[in-house]
Amino acid sequence: MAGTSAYEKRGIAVNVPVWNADNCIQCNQCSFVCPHAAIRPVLLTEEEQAAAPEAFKTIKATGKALAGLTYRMQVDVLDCTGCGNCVDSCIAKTKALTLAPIGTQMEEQKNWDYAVTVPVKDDKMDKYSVKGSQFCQPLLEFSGACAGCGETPYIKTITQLYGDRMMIANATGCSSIWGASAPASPYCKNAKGQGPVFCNSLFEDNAEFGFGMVQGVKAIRNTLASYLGEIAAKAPSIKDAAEKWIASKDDAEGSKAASAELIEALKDFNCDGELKDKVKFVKDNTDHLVKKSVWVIGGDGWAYDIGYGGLDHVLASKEDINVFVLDTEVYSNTGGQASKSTPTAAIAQFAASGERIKKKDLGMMAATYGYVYVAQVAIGADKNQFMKVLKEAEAYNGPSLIIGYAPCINHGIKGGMGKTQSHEKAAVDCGYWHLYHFNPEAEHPFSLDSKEPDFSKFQDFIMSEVRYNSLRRGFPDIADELYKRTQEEAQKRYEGYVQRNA
Ligand SMILES: Cc1ncc(C[n+]2csc(CCOP(=O)(O)OP(=O)(O)O)c2C)c(N)n1
Repeated sequence: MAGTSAYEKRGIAVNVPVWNADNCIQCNQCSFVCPHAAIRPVLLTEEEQAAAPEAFKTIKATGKALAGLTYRMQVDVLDCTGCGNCVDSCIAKTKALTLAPIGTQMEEQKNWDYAVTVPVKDDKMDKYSVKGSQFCQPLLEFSGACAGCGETPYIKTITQLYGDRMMIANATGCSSIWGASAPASPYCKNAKGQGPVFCNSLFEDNAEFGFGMVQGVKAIRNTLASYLGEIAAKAPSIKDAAEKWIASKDDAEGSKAASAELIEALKDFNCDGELKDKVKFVKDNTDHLVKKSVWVIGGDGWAYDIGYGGLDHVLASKEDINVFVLDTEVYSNTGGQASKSTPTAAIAQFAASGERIKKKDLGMMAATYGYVYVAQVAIGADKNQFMKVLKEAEAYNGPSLIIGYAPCINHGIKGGMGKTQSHEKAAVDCGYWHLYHFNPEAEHPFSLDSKEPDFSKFQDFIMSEVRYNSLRRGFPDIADELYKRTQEEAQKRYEGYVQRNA
């Protein structure tokens, strides 16, 4: 059952954000980073505004594209987990969000209940922009992820752009647990009844599982094209619509329009004789007319270690498949075991005296194929870079691999889980994590997207996490050497990117 998490209304936050309309600059950053889709911008027409509850205060929506509409940032008090990343990410001169005890905000729920009845207006702005993406409905909401989870905002955004035609193959790990803790399913549907198809395979074969989805979809769609070609040749009433679909079937937006036209044309179309079964096949498979966006999702334990053989094989296949690795640098869901993504010096399970092996560069390994789109992202550091590479990766007619840095409760971040987004920024600023993309179709495929880091901040950054700073307490003899080594490895990695970028 899709979307059942919306019925939980757990009310677990101690403090929830309160929106101050006067300070808001309508950037939608707060909504973008929310791990639980519990704060969303709403656009209203005059009639919708008139029907709103009295307390539903709005402001004039800014920008030409939103002329005539009013705007409100709506908090969902009972589904919020109170992490505070929205407040931390607010870029208004004077913050437009503050935290207040949940008890003082219960009346807000009436406003939320109204907000979700207002039709989504996702066609006004470029949905691939940071602001515009947030006017699209998240089709991942109110999951059971930790407050401040670094993983969910990435996938939430992907559902906002592609959720209506998305298929997900999910490796076992946190994402399969927050993604499908029956009976509370956070993957939901839009007003047309479209939403992501989600299935969790094993920890060890998820890339192969997604590859099977791609093959299955391809077989059905190729059969549709072949049958429709035959039908079009003999049935003038659907010829145009069928040919149009065949011509645009591999173009996402084009296939949406052509599919709608074809479904309409097929409504009253029946025929006997040799084409009867083929027409039935087409009618039975209209849900495959729109081009699918297949996503293979999992953590670093899956991608770097246990599922790596399959992942490598699938990336090498040249098939049109998208992979998103939620990189928490440990096996998060089973309590934080070290993976080959864990950097030197970090304490993790099976690395109780600090990891001794340097972090594997999964992205660059994949880039050696030359035809795999690869990117490293961190939305806390650069949302625009994420939106750009997400659009390119999804549209790339071949394998894509996006690796997203995802701060996790296992890291023990100083400042807590309300700072996961600013922590991502700090990670990039000090050279702990780098942003880049490798686009096989570009003249210069590799592009280093993050600025030159300030490595003098590196040691302070790692000391702001318990997984690193506890090494000194437990193993004072070797701690400094390992801290030095992990920084050197990050620097070497960066130098390699600079060389490629030249
Ligand atoms: C073959 C196999 N080994 C171990 C497990 C237990 N297990 C489930 S999830 C998981 C950790 C997943 O870690 P990761 O891929 O990094 O994802 P995260 O939880 O960090 O998002 C493990 C070890 C399993 N399900 N199958």
